[in-house]
Amino acid sequence: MKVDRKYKGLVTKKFNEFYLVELDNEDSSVFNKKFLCKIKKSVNFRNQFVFVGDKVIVYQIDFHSKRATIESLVKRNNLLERPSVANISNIFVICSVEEPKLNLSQVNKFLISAEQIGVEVSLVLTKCDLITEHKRSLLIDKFQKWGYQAITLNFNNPDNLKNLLIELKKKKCSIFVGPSGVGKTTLLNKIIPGLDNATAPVSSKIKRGKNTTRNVELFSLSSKSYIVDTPGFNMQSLAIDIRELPNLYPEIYNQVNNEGINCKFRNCLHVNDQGCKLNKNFERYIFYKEMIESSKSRYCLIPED
Ligand SMILES: Nc1nc2c(ncn2[C@@H]2O[C@H](COP(=O)(O)OP(=O)(O)OP(=O)(O)O)[C@@H](O)[C@H]2O)c(=O)[nH]1
Ligand SMILES: [Mg+2]
Ligand SMILES: [Zn+2]
Repeated sequence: MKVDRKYKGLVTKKFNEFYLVELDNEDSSVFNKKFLCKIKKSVNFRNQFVFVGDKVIVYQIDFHSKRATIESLVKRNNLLERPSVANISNIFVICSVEEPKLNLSQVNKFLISAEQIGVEVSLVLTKCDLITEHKRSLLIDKFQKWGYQAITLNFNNPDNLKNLLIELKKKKCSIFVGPSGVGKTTLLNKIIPGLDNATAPVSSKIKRGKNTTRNVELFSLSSKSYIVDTPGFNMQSLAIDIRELPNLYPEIYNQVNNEGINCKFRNCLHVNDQGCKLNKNFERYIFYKEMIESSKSRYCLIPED
């Protein structure tokens, strides 16, 4: 049975040339039905690809075989490039404190890459049952100084999980990103009733994750709230416009925007710049400097008026 109507839908999964699209719930008869779709052959999305999180218009809907065709792409708000996910409202950078061990340079890269999107970024530390309470509070203090109120999770104490769930239900589309084996899927399984996605212990020898999750996939928490699980990976170097970098570190942009420090040059990079007023006494300054120095961009200073 094919229907002539067009519907708006949300791409929840992508594999090869197929897309799983969940139709909008305005019409209760099609609510929560996922359709396997291909993109209309003649269509040219001006070289834009379709990603998980994209809103699309579908037609040629066959309710029997649960198939449909994607006719067009609705304008997206944002796009995270690695992993590719569209229309995110919140990014949760997830790292474990042990197994795999916390790697501060990795945490920094994940946070910086997330800050680029311009949405709210949160930090979650899993496996706190593997460290002492003292160590946990030192980590909370450390990340507070980085500009983040870390959410800490503990297998044996589900209190923080309940608070996180309350937060996630208020967000439109949250994404979990972080290295392999930190517990992204474990967390999702605990949050979404009935979900039992594959998870795996970290390798006992090298204490690293086994890349258990293979696809980016979006799951609904309610009709208004979604979470995207992603395959874990380690961040290598980041390609970021050097001028953007000061805006990606809360320790820097808070000084500039809230404390009103006035460097001599408006586009001061806060490294060896003449007349720089930035207080550089913060832990991540070393990462910041490395990122600036590794950038090959040429740069020209504009005097402050
Ligand atoms: N001790 C402890 N183990 C945890 C915790 N959270 C997850 N784990 C374990 O960590 C292992 C890896 O969890 P996964 O959920 O598969 O990790 P992932 O981040 O989804 O990994 P990829 O899919 O490979 O990216 C599993 O054996 C979990 O049981 C935690 O809070 N404490
Ligand atoms: Mg996983
Ligand atoms: Zn400066």
